[in-house]
Amino acid sequence: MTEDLQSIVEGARRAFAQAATPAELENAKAQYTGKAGRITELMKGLASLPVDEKKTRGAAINVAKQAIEGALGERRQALADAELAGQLKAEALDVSLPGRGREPGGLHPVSLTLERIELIFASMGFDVADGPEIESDWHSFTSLNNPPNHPARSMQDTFYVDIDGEDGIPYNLRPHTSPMQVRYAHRHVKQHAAAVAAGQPMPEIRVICPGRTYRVDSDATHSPMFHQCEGLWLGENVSFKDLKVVFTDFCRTFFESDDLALRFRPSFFPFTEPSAEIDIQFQSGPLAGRWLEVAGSGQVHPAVVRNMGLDPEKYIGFAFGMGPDRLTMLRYGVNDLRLFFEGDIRFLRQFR
Ligand code: 2NM
Repeated sequence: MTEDLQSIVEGARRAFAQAATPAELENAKAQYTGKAGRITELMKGLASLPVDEKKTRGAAINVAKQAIEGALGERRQALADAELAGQLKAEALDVSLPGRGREPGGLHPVSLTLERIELIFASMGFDVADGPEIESDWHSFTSLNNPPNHPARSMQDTFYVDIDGEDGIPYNLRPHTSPMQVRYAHRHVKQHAAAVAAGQPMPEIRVICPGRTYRVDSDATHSPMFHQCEGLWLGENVSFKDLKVVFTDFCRTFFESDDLALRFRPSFFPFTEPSAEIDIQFQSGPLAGRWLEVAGSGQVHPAVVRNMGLDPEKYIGFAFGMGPDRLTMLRYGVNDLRLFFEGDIRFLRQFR
C-alpha cells in the first residue's frame, strides 16, 4: 500500500474510533467509502491512468478500502456491544435483595372476640343474628321504650342520615344492636304464628346480635364506630336467675378463668326493668382485684316485649349488652381503643 493510502486508512481508523454513536460512525464512513468519499474519489481517478498502472493502483486502493471496511465493521460491533452492555446495566436486577414476600393474613382481634362470643353463646342454644346498620327511628328508639326527649335521640349522640323514614323521622346509624333484636323477635313471632294459633307453645327466643354500632363520641376509650353484642332470652318462665347463670358461664369461658367473680349492680336502662350493670373481677393476673364493668343487662321492659309482638303478661325474660372492643382490650391488655381502628399492621399482626 502506498503512503497516501496508508495515511487515508489510518485517518479512517481514527475517525471511526472517535465516533461515539452509530450515527457519528456512519457519517465518518461517508467521508471514506461514501459517494463523495476519499476512496471513491480515488477509484474515479483510476480512469485517467495508463492500463498497467491502473491495475496495481486499483488493487492497492481495494486493499485500503477493505482495511477501512474492516475497521468500520469492528467499530460498529464495538458500539453495539457498548450499547447492549449499558442497557443490561441499566436494567440490572439485584437478585440478592430479599423478596417482598406475602405474610399470612389473620382475623382482626375484635373479629376473634366476636367469633369467641358467638361460639360460647351458640353452645348455650343462642341463635346469632345480624341486620341493618342504618335503622328507622322506631327500631332504634321508640320500640325500645326510649322516650322522645331522651338524650340518646339527640344529634349530639346519634348519627342521622339525610333520608327520612316512613314516619318522617330521619334514618339513624344504629347506636346499639337492640333494633336487630326487635326485628328478630318479630320474625320469630311470625314464623311460629300458625303453630301458636293451633295451640302449640312458642319456642323461646334466644338470640345474640353482634355487629357495628355508631355514636357521636371520640377519644381514647370511645370510637364513633364501635362494636356491640346484645343478647335476648324470652320465654314463659325466664328469670334474672337465668341471666346470672348464662352471663357468669359466658364470662368464665370467655376469659378462661373458673374463679372469675361477677357482680350485678343496680342500674337504669329505658328498655329493661329492673336493670343491672355487670362487673367482673379477676382473682389473678395483672387486673386481679379490680371490679371491671363489662355489660349492661336487665329484665326486658313490658312495653318492649309488647313492641316485639308478644304479650308481656305471658312472655318475660332478660337482655344484656356488651362491648366486644372493650372485652378484647381486657383479654389482650390493650390500653387504647383507637389501635383497633387505625389499621396499623404492626399492631394487628400480633394477633395473627
Ligand atoms: C344493654 C343493657 C340492658 C338490651 C335490651 C334489649 C331489648 F332488645 F331486648 F330490648 N336488647 N339489649 C339491653 C339491656 C342492652 O346494653 C348495655
